[in-house]
Amino acid sequence: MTATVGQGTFRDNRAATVVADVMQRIRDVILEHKLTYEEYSAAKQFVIDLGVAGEWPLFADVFFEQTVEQVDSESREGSPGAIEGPYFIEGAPRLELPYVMPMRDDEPGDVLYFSGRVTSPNGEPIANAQVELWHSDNLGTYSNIPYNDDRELPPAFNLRGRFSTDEEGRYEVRTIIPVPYEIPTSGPTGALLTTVGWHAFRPAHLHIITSAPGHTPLTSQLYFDEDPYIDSDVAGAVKPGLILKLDKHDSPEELQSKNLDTPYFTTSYEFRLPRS
Ligand code: MBD
Ligand code: FE
Repeated sequence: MTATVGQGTFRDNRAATVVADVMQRIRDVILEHKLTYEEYSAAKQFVIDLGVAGEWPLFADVFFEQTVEQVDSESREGSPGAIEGPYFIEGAPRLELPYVMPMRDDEPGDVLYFSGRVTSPNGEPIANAQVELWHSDNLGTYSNIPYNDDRELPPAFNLRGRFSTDEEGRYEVRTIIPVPYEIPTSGPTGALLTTVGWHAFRPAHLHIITSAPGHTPLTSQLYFDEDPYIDSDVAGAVKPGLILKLDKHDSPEELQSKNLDTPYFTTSYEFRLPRS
């Protein structure tokens, strides 16, 4: 029986209901698979290791955030969202026109001009909307993230930036195309994947949070067609509406117009923000 005497009571009851359900489902797994003491100890050690390695955010977002996002998106208008993942950090630099993501002089990777519009759900352009973009580099490393291996870390805020749409709701930013992202195999999350025989890759992706007054911020990700992991994201977060097609530009005129000596790529996407 539930007495509804205000939100506080409702929250307590919901927490109790959900927690009891989680506990019972874990017990069911133990019973169904007749887990041994040895297996119980290994599982216990695994969650201890996750904490020691600081991988709880990674583990949770890889295995569970997509399902939360799925529930959330059922009641949301606008373009599709996607999980935020464990690697967003506050305080990325505000870029100045023409927008170029913070990167090293010799940043590896193909040049990408990513452009598009930000609109209301009905397609009306939003001037001065904020677009926040972050992604890994061409070696699959995010800046500002402590990794448990001996890789070389990019400079602070590498490939993280914030910029705004113009009067017509348009944006364009220059960056590089990331590569498929491999979850570090040196830590407990990677070890778990190895144990069960699943690969540790996410398809290459851009993370974006788009926001504007009068609208609910939209957290999304964009992927690239022809990515080898587009159908087997370890985090299960790819949706059909989030896959970009890349156009390659390599004519002498085009290269000259961008002052480049290697081919570059363009792609575009329209973010439709839910009204708040
Ligand atoms: C990532 O880069 C990511 O986006 C998610 C969801 C999980 C692990 C690494
Ligand atoms: Fe990511």
